[in-house]
Amino acid sequence: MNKYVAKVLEDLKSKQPWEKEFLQAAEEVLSSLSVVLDSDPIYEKNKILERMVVPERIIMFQVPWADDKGEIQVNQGYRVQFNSAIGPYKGGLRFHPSVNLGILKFLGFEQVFKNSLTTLPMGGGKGGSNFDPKGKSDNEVRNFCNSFMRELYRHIGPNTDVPAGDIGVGGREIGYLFGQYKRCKNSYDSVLTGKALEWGGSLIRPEATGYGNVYFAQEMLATKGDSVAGKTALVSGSGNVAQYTIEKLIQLGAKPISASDSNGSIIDPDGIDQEKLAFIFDLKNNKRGRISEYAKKYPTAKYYEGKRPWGLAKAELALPSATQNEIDADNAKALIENGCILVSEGANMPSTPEAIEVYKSAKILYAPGKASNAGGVATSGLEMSQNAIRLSWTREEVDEKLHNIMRNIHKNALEAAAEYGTPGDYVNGANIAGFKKVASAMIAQGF
Ligand code: NDP
Ligand code: 2IT
Repeated sequence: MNKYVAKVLEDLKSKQPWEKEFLQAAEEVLSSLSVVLDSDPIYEKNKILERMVVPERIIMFQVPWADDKGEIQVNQGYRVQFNSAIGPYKGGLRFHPSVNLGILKFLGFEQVFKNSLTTLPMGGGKGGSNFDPKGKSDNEVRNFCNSFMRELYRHIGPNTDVPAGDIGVGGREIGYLFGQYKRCKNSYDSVLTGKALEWGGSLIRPEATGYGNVYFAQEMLATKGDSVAGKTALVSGSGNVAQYTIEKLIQLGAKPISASDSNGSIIDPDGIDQEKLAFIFDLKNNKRGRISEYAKKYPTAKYYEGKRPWGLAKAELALPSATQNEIDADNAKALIENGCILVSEGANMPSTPEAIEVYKSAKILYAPGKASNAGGVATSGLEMSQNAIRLSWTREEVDEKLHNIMRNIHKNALEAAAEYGTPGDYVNGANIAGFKKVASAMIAQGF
């Protein structure tokens, strides 16, 4: 490894050894960059890596809110404004009990490179709270969102920072957050994406991450003269990303056979079709129920309590769409033993470094989330553009733009991988292509 890269990494590990997910993300990116740093001294001279691994700003705040019994609850709120070299900070908000600063730093760091890959002018950021929306009433979720935005509104804005959804933050939460922003600011700003259509949202934004991931998988398979049609696919999660991944797989003639949540997984050997998917949409988005209900409704399916879908059935494709580190080395081996030829990540960092090693030695197609799930934030960028010109594009127009963006990300990642001596390595390609644009903007803008 390049000496400068190794030193930055070592310093980082000694400073915040407890931020495991952030260190994992940083180690992966910096390892890819070693060869770029070898080839050009300009990055080291400008201390680009030291500046890239520290967020430009972190905002931490208390979020007090009243539950339905009138009792006061207090959560921790965060916004990590990581890098604004190529545009306003952009990235989602995650509401989940596991949220802490290290997790948001990992997500914000990944977002910097991902947003650069989209070809759109967006910096990187991430935020959220350890609030758990599960089991909360609408009233409680609204109280929480109001309190969260009561502080956050002063730190964001259409040219400063534009949050969106992530785990636990969907259309309902974006609505409450936007309403409170507007009340605080008295200004109808394009300050959140993932809004509903009637009040500034974009067609295809809900679908974008899942559709984009399947478009990316198609591009990877096309390099081998292959396609998703006729292939069996394992999908994890049953939220926004998983739902639209399953939908696009069905549309393109593949056979998705699984879904999961934090309690367990279902395998449906007959395949999840559009009617069964409609059941999942209603179960998860309206009833906020558990995926185990699927197996009660459709007896062809089997429910596996406490299990992830990997290796539970034979499948050529795997599209992890739940959360970080949901595929470990054993899961990866089980996938490959069951015929897997492609892993395309809908979630952020769902594969552990050991799992990635297994993919590499098996020489399967593997796309890291920062490339393959970038369609979500890219379409957020398209929502911002439509808001700025006060017009909205049709479904077909947005889908076509999304599709082109995914093709370009695929092409740029492959080209960068080949240029730096690792043809076909989407991890190196995505990290290098994402890095170079941000780094040259940082150098141009001085310090
Ligand atoms: P949702 O909240 O809509 O769905 C999350 C899904 O993952 C749920 O099925 C949830 O199960 C499951 N899940 C969450 N945490 C865990 C866990 N610790 N263990 C097992 N299962 C878990 O979120 P999204 O679909 O939006 O996000 C899914 C992934 O995609 C995340 O990694 C996110 O960062 C990433 N992503 C999202 C984008 C977007 O546009 N929404 C864009 C790019 C990436 P349960 O219901 O039991 O919690
Ligand atoms: O991880 C991600 O890219 C997202 N959660 C979407 C971010 C966004 O701003 O749309």
